[in-house]
Amino acid sequence: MFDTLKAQPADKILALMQAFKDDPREDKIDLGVGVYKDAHGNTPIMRAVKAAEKRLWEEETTKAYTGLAGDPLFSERMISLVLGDAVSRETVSAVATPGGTGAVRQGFDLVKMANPDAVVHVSDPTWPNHLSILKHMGLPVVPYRYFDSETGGVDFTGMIADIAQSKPGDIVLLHGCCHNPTGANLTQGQWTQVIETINSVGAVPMIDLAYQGFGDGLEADAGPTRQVAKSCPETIIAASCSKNFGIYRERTGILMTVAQDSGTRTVTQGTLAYLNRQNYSFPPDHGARLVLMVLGDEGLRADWEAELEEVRTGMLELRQMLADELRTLSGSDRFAFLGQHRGMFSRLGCSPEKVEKLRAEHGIYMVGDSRMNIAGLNRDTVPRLAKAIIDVGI
Ligand code: PLP
Ligand code: TYF
Repeated sequence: MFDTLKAQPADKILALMQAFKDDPREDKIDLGVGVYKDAHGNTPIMRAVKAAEKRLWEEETTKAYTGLAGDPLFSERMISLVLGDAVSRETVSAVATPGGTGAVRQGFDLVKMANPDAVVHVSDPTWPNHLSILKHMGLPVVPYRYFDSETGGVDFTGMIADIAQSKPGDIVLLHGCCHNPTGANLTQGQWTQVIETINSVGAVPMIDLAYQGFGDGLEADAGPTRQVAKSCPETIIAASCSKNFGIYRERTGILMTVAQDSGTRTVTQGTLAYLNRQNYSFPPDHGARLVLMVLGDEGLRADWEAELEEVRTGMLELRQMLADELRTLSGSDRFAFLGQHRGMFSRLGCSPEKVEKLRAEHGIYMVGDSRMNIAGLNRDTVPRLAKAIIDVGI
């Protein structure tokens, strides 16, 4: 039987991680995988998470199963974090999932159950895992225009024109903040227009929120998601705790649905729990428990927010430094978009050949589509990257 299997394409981002490890050059720079790194290249455990872990070790008395939806307190606190008081709790269903990826996958499963004819509209480009999961599940995908490599910003006219082509019951997948892989995001006014377009065609928005707190702050980054949830009849939200709590390997995420009509909530909540049961029974608990402890404790929460803010502003400084350095070296403003991007990533918008040159000649690793992880930089490497970008003729 196994001899019928075909080799599957590797995840390019993860393959790049290995190539970086195998490179013997001491001054190599890793701008590949989307993991936060401090100035020393470490991905630290956040202080509040470490403290919660210690407390948990002392206080936890059982490892017995939780519930199919995970601990309801995790859902309650995550709903608050993401949605604030934008919608009534009576309209929200939620289950804990293994990471944001689990939530995305489960969200697509829900779509398949609710509307087998749904087409999923995704930004061009989007996180490669969206495409690979959708393909694996056999869901039809249609890209909508998003990144304009001339300006480094959003091709908003193209985006609206393409979204307007979706049909009732189709899904429009949106990045809630800090677009991966481009770093280019919509303004508040543009979000309003996207919502109007989605509602006018009767499509359903699905928001992937993997970087809340990495862009303009915890509240600001949740703004668009709240606006969508408030304004559309139905919304699907897949949120990840991997980045903003730094608990990547704990696999912590949440899938939420919002329906203005609370009449469907019991069935929706039951369906989400059913989907958890079909795929893995109970979701992982350790990371979710740390998150609920941090969010529910005043001291831990304040410390977490402060540390997250340090992470966010540190990345902002680095991206501004890079934009400034490139302005000086190029004698032009053509890299100003780097300062306007938000989150962990920026897409340079250059060819794969230039990206390869950066790797071969300068030991600088970024994803082939010219996405760089800003957190992979520090004050010493920013000038080197800027020089290399000019040197290879970007
Ligand atoms: N969605 C996007 C856009 C991402 O970049 C990520 C990456 O980390 C995820 C979802 C999910 O991450 P995880 O499954 O590690 O929580
Ligand atoms: O885009 C990234 O780099 C992160 C991490 O299969 C990631 O989202 C990359 C690949 C993958 C899962 C997570």
